[in-house]
Amino acid sequence: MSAAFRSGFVSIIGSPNVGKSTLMNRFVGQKVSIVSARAQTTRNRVMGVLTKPEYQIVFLDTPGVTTPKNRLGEYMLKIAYDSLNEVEAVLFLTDAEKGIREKDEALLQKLASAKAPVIAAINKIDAAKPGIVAEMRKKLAALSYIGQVAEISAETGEGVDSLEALLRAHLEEGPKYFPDDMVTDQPERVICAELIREKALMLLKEEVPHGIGVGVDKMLLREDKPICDVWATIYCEREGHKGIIIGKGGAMLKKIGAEARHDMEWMLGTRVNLQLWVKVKDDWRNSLSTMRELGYE
Ligand SMILES: Nc1nc2c(ncn2[C@@H]2O[C@H](COP(=O)(O)OP(=O)(O)OP(=O)(O)O)[C@@H](O)[C@H]2O)c(=O)[nH]1
Ligand SMILES: [Mg+2]
Repeated sequence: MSAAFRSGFVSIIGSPNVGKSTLMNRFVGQKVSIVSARAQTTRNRVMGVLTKPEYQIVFLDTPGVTTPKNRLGEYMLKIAYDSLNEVEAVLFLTDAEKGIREKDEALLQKLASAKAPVIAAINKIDAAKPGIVAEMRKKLAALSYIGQVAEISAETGEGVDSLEALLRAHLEEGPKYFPDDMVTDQPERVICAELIREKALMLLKEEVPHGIGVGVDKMLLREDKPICDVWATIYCEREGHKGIIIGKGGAMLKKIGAEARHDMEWMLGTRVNLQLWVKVKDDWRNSLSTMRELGYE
């Protein structure tokens, strides 16, 4: 007789930019959560499902934990903390390029009272300065509520299999929550909007601060041709930002659109015709109605 199927939810939590989304994508073998070099890339809870013949791990990627500066930030913090409830394990991620900082320690304090077991992983060991990983491990291992400490590189994959084995030990006998071919719960239009935001974050670098939001207004597969038309809007907070996003002669917007379209075509398996607009919404990160429109509710 074969052993019973095991399953469980694992929340990935940590300070901004430590590599939570990169790690989840690595676990599920596909890009389901967007990644950028800038802090606060992830804004919602993003599910990534890893299914093996004997077990299923449902990962919850969460926004980086930091002090909120606006309503969107408050929403993001709530999403991150809410993920701690009703998971079989919590995976606390830190960044070996940065070491354990005050913000990491503040979050660790919060995790001390988590109901689920906490496993820590030191990420970016490929980019760590000598000695720092051992120092971080020592600090983390001294905390009574931390079960194990893993050393990984989400970028290269080093140590990720061993970490998966650690997490597996926390699964319980239970159902396959999601079918084999399901890797995320995000609808296609949400993924398309996220891909546009990822390209904007990547290409605009430091020029436009965090105040970008993207909404997909409409998605339609043509009846006569295998082409999907996508209409989307990039929201920003200032007129000056709008100019930067559009760029000289529309060059920047074109570039954002071309790169996003490339990823969308890969995901949807069809050609995509993308129409992108840019709109200014003053201080939208404090506007509950715009936040709701963009899926932050
Ligand atoms: N060198 C190195 N860089 C990494 C590794 N993992 C992630 N990164 C980089 O770190 C940056 C942040 O990665 P994300 O996965 O977006 O980080 P995050 O924790 O999800 O960030 P937020 O969503 O903003 O909280 C990106 O530039 C990644 O390419 C790693 O193992 N090694
Ligand atoms: Mg992220």
